[in-house]
Amino acid sequence: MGCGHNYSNRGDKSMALDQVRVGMVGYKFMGKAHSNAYRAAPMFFPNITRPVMQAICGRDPQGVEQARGQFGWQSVETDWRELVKRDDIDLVDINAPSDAHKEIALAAAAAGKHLFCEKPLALTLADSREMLEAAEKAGVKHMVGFNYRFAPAVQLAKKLIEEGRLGQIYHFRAWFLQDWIIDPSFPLVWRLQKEIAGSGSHGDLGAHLIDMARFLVGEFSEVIGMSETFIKQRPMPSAMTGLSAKGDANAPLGDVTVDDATLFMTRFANGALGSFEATRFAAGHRCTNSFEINGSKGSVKFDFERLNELQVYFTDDAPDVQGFRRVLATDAAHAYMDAWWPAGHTIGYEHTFTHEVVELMQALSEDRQPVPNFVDGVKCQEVLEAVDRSIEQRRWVSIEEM
Ligand code: SOE
Repeated sequence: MGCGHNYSNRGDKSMALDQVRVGMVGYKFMGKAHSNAYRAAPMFFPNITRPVMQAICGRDPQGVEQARGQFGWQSVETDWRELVKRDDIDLVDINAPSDAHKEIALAAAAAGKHLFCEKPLALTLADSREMLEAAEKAGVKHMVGFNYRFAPAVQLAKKLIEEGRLGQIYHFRAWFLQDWIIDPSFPLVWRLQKEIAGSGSHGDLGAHLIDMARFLVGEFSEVIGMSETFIKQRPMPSAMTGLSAKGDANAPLGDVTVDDATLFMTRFANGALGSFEATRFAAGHRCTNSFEINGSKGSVKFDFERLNELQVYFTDDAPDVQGFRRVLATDAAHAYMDAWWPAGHTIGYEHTFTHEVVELMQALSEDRQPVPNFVDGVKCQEVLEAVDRSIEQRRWVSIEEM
């Protein structure tokens, strides 16, 4: 496969990997989150295979050099084509804007590198399938960045469902609400341009909800949706800016080509019903990523803004104490928590990425596919596009059609 894993005995896959040399493309928001995870993972999980922060890549030489120093990478590349060729890189981490994912992933897979790609996997379902095929053909490992799965409270919800403690699942309802573009003078950043981002709230926020639903409830069977672009034109940005960009009211206007909000309903293959809402126009909601699940024996509620907690209700609690109880998922009994702080000491957003990197390193050292991987990325994309089709054609769309 041509990558330089440091097996103590190169021929023996059962020997543990002692390091994975990472080359990362992108150094903005997600680049910072991933860098922090590579640093924290071996410190708090000392038994995992160690990620080595070998090279960081970005087009702007000054910007990427600044990020190298700040985040602690060993070297810099300004062209990802050079990065993927390097024989001192085992894993290529892709967190550049979505339109770059496919080309980088295909080249990296062809060079025998393992892949770690931010969500949504690609601009289209066809592209995501091509990425999966390329990874499978090259025989490399692949992971997609659905980080919210890795909150211990979400892992607890999964455990309760798997152990049957919520009974048969009837409802999954989820909403991801933000408000960072509610001001009409907010500029036309790349996330509002279809050719770069693929879609708007749907692919950016809805993708997380879809993955969460698949993780917790199961596969989707059919969907019907609606969406809206409330502000159809915005000032052109002066640079490649992100979520905290400032608008210039005098700049020329350009067309917004993505959705501002997308809502949809689903029927899951196991008979449960789901509802989903993703919007960037929910005033006051900075990053409300929530779900509620109702089963025959109980319910759970999760809200990312209180990510250490899971609200839990069991129908067989004694009648005089029935009600939702708040479980603080910080004890050593909860996933990943024995590596962090004493019980009751909370964790945050960045820890979800650290846990994601722990899973990635663990999978690589066990010579298995990490989860979630490109198969999950493709399945998410199937649902995203089924919803798009349903909106265009104003009808229910079965996932099998996709
Ligand atoms: C911006 O909408 C954003 O940062 C997304 O791109 C992330 O995937 C989500 O986790 C939080 O919001």
